[in-house]
Amino acid sequence: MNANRITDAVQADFDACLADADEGGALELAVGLVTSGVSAEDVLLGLVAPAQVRVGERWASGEWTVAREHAATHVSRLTVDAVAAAAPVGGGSPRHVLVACGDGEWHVLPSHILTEVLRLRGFRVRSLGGSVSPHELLSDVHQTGPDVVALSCTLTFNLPLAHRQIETCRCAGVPVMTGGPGFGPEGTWAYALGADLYAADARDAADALLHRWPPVLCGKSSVQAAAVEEYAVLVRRRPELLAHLAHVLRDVFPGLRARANSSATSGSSATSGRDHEEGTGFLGRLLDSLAAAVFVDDARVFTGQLAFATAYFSARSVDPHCLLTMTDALTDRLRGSPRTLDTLSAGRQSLVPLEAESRRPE
Ligand code: B12
Repeated sequence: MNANRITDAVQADFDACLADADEGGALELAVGLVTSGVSAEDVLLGLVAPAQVRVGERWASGEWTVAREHAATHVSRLTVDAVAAAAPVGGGSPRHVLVACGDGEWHVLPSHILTEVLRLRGFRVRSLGGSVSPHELLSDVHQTGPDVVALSCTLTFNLPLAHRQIETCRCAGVPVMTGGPGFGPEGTWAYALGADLYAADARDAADALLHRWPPVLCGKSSVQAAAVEEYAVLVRRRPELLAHLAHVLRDVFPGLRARANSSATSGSSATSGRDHEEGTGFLGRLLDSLAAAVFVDDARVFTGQLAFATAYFSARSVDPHCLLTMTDALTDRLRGSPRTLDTLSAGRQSLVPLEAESRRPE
C-alpha cells in the first residue's frame, strides 16, 4: 500500500487490520502514509483516532467482544508509536506540557495521541498515562514544573474526580487544559469545573497553546456547595443504593439472578460471578453518572449515560425498560435530595419514548 492520502479505502484497510489484529499490516499502512508525505499528525488524527471510534461502536453494538476490542486497541497503540517514531520531531522547546488522564480514567490512547501530536509540534511533553490521582499529579507537578497540565477525560462519571485534579493544579499555580468527550459539548463541564482551556482535539490543543503561550490561570469553578453536598450523599449511600438496585433489577440482569440462585445452592460459579460483576458494574456507573450530573448541575450527564445504556441493552437483548424501573427505585430512596430528584426526573423524561413504546398495542 503506497497511498499518499487518507481515503475511505485506506481507512477501510486500516479498519480491517484492526479487526484482524494485524500489527504488521497496520504499521506498514500507517508508516507508509508518513513516508509518502502525509503528515504524522494527519495519520494520528485522520486515520487512527476515527478508527478507534469505530472500534467502540462495534463493541457497543455487540458485534465485537471485549477481547477483540482490546486486540484492536493494542494495534492502534503500536501504530501511534510507529507513526510518531517515523516523523521528525522539533526538539529543544522550553514549552513544557504534562499530560495525564483523569482519576479513574483508563482511556489512555486519547492522551497518548495528544502527547505525540504535541511532541511533533515541538512541545516538551511528559505523559503520566491512565488514572492519575490528585496526589500523584501534584507530586509530579512539583517535581517537574510544567507550564500547563493537559487533562484527558473520556467518561462523564469521572468529572467529580477531575474537579479535584483541576483544583490541585490551581493550588500549585499551574493552568489546566482539558479535552476528551467526558468534558462535554465544547468543554462545558470542563469550564464548570474551573478548567482554564478546552480543546476539541489534539490539533486544536497544539494550535491554541502555540497561539496563546504561556497559558494562564483564568478558569473559575461554578460547582455549588449544595451540589457537592448532594453528591456526597450519593457517594456515601452508593453501596446501599447499589444493593437496592441489584435487588429490584435481579430479574432483569441475568447475572444478578444467577448469583442469588447459585449462592443459595452450591456456591457461586465463575460465570455467574462475572455476570454479577458486570451487572453491578453497569448499575454502579449509572449511579456514578447521576452523582456526576448532580455535581456539575447538568442532567445531560445522566441522560447521556441513560441513552448509552438503552442502546447497549438493546444490542444485548436486555430489556431497556429496566432503566425506568431503576430511576423509579432511586426516586423512592432519594426523596430528601432535591437536585438529585430533578436529575432523576430529567432522566425519566428522557426515557419517555420507552414508556410510550411499551403502551403501544402489539
Ligand atoms: C479503547 C477503549 C477502551 C479501552 C481503553 C484502552 C486504552 N489503552 O486507551 C478500555 C478497555 C480500557 C476501555 C474501558 C472502558 N470503556 Co471504553 N472505549 C474505548 C474506545 C473503543 C476507544 C477510545 C479511544 O482511543 N478513542 C479515540 C480517541 C482518539 O478519541 P477521543 O477520545 O475523542 O480523543 C481525541 C479528543 O477527544 C481529544 N482529547 C482527548 N483527550 C484530550 C485531552 C486534552 C487535554 C486535549 C486538549 C484533547 C484531548 O484529542 C484526541 C485526539 O484528537 C472508545 C470508543 C470511542 N468512541 O472513543 C470506548 C468508550 C469510550 N468506552 C466506553 C465504555 C462504556 C467503557 C467502559 C465503561 C466499559 C466497561 N464495561 O468497563 C470501561 C471504562 C474504563 C475506565 N474507567 O476508564 C464507551 C463510553 C460510552 C459512555 N457514554 O459511557 C465508549 C464510547 C465505547 C462505546 N461506543 O460505547 N475502553
